Amino acid sequence: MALPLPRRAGRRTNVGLLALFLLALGTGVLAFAVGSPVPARLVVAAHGAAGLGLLLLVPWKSVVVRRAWQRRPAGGGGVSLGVATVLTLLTGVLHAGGGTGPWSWSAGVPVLHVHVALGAATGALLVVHAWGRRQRPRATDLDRRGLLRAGALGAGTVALWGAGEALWRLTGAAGAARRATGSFERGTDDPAAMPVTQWISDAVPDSPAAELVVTTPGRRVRVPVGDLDQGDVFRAVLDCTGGWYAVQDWRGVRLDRLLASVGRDLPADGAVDVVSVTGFRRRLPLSEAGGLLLATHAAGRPLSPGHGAPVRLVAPGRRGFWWVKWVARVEVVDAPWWLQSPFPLQ
Ligand code: HEM
Ligand SMILES: Nc1nc2c(c(=O)[nH]1)N[C@H]1C(S)=C(S)[C@@H](COP(=O)(O)O)O[C@H]1N2
Ligand SMILES: [Mo]
Repeated sequence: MALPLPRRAGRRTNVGLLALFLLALGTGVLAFAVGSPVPARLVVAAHGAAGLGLLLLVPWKSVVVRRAWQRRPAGGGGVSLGVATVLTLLTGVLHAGGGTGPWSWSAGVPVLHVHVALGAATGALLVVHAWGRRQRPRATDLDRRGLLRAGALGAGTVALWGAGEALWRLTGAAGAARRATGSFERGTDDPAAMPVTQWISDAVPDSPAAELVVTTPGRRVRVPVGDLDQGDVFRAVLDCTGGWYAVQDWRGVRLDRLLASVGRDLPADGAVDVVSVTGFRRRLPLSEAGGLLLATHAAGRPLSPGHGAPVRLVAPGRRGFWWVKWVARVEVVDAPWWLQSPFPLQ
């Protein structure tokens, strides 16, 4: 027989679950946007902690559920939400611990993609489930006891996440070696062993560009791709949101040098559009052009078609979806770089 918990305990449990769900969803999306190690570490740790923390409230939630089922039969999408949540947690942990194991890359679909799809489904089911069951926060949630409870829950979630990390290390699981973003190493210094990845729907073009069209205010220049290998070398990490990363020596021409050779009056706070023959595009701040490379080579060899031949963008510190492949056009624009979709649309 379940403990006869007071009504308010049920409401608090639901509010706690909702907070953890929203935190997991928010940090999950953020985890795809961050590229540099320190913010990535924080976001990814918060994501793992929030997700795993849902498990801590299972004993209380099961009381709430049993009580509700005594009043009326199961309904309102609660069961599907529960199943989706368990599968989301399972695939998240499978990715975090398993890495390149058979579970992670079976049928060519990274388990992380399955996780993200399940996470999105969980989010949708959560809206349906919580809609007619508004649990209003109360002032007493922030009294001393309320804060103590929230603090205990927070500490518990972090402890659970830490236990997971310790487990990967103690068992020697591949997960112990993943990057701050959660990605696993694949094909460092060996581009042929690096996965070929498209963001959503793009495909390797049949006829790659033979020249690069560079546009600056008042000028348009066609640069033969053969002229783009200027010997500028960046050693940089390509980190795909599909859960893998690779370090390569990329060679080509620094974007600021290329733009300077074409035009003079570059807008001080402008941006630069890097556009693929396929239409895939990203806009970056012009002020960062000195840290960007248009690469024709990786590890001393010309890029393969899959990896962006004849020329691709190398954007150190940014996630893979910024590294536009098969670049056909580079255009300086007098517009803020953030005026674009936060993630590519194709
Ligand atoms: C309700 C929704 C979600 C829940 C409950 C959830 C939960 C989890 C859990 C428990 C882990 C394993 C963490 C660990 O073992 O350390 C994980 C990993 C991960 N999740 Fe989610 N997740 C959700 C949605 C998402 C979404 C929408 C995204 C991306 C758009 C995402 C991206 C990731 C990434 C990148 C990892 C790997 C992090 C790592 O290696 O530590 N998740 N998730
Ligand atoms: N034109 C174009 N460029 C693209 C993509 C794409 O779909 N189309 N995918 C991006 C993503 S998500 C990643 S991770 C890298 C993958 O580079 P690779 O295939 O050389 O490993 O390319 C990026 N550049
Ligand atoms: Mo990617």
